[in-house]
Amino acid sequence: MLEQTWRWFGPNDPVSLNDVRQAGATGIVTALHQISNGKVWSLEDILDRKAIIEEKGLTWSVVESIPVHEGIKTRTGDYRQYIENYKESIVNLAKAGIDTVCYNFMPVLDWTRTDLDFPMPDGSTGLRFDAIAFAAFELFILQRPGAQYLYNDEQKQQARTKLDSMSDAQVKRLVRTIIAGLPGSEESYTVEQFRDALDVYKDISDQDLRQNLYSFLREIVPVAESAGVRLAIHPDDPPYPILGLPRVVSTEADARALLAATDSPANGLCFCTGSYGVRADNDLVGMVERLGPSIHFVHLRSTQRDADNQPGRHSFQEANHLEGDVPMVGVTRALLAEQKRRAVEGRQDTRMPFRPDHGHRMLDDLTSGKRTNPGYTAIGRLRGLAEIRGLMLGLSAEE
Ligand code: DNO
Repeated sequence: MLEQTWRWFGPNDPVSLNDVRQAGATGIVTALHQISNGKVWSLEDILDRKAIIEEKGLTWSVVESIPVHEGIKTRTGDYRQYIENYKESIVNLAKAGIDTVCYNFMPVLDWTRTDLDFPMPDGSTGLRFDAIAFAAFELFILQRPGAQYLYNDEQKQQARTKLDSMSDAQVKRLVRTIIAGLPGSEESYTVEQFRDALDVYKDISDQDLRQNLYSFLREIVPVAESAGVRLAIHPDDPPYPILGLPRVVSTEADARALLAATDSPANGLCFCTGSYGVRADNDLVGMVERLGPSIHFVHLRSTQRDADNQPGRHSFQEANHLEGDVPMVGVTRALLAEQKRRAVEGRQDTRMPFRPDHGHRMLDDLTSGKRTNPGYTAIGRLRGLAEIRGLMLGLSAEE
């Protein structure tokens, strides 16, 4: 069985550690969100958080994430200092016995959605990325220079029609959903700040961003390796370019290139089936089979692409964990095989932590007025975890 973990946003998370225990997870995935991006995580702060988790009989399994400062992604400003601070945080985590660190290298925005409460056929609600709503945002609300070249006349017309059909409140909500920061993202912008943040990337190509990532890895991977920490890069979400920004962790080829850039057991992946799975050209089961030895952390969730999608610009919504486009049975089987392989090989890292990623708002989350973090409800994830646990048990019993 893979280690069952659960993302917990810290003491202010409406889902408590007791809830997590009752959901049946044993490992916690968390970050020190109170420390601003770029600063060192002190050993003391790390130990404080660790104690809170262990008091409940749980373990701090994975850090998600130590955020990567925009200065590091663009190699501007105080980026050298931010890299030094990053190394120090890794070393401090290692001293506290925490050995897995997730991060991402998406410019400006972490994960992006256009709708946080999209109605599902069963009456629950879930997260959705609607390419037409997104086009309406960048063409007509943000009026991003260059956006007009991304869309043909028909798409522009669809975006205009969409915008015209929305109330002021809906428009405001769309803007907030895209730029104000979803749970776990460390950045939040006003429209003005957002324009400025995008502008910083106007002369940074995919190739440049890739080089900046590899330069960052050349610095932090050796530190992680000697401290005994495994790094896990989270893929782009959605896994294709948005807003004219460079994007470098969307495909198997991207993952292979970054693993090759710094060859070390510490340089690895967070295999997020929901992010990679939005692209029909990502063969998820094959990716686990081929990249398995470098998978240090797993996010299991599924997405469903719209039927009339344009390649490279998919609209999608988040499906129940065992439904949608992600072949969850095959992926789980391949992950269990990788775990077995590691044990035979004598590798120490046989825990293979996964968390049920995202979940729908359902049952009394819809009616009780309870505060829930989009995608991070207790009940939706409890369902996902229970389904995946059952799947793992079934697959293990088959052997
Ligand atoms: C969304 C999450 C992301 C992820 C970061 C990792 O739900 O998967 O926020 O934590 O991209 O750095």
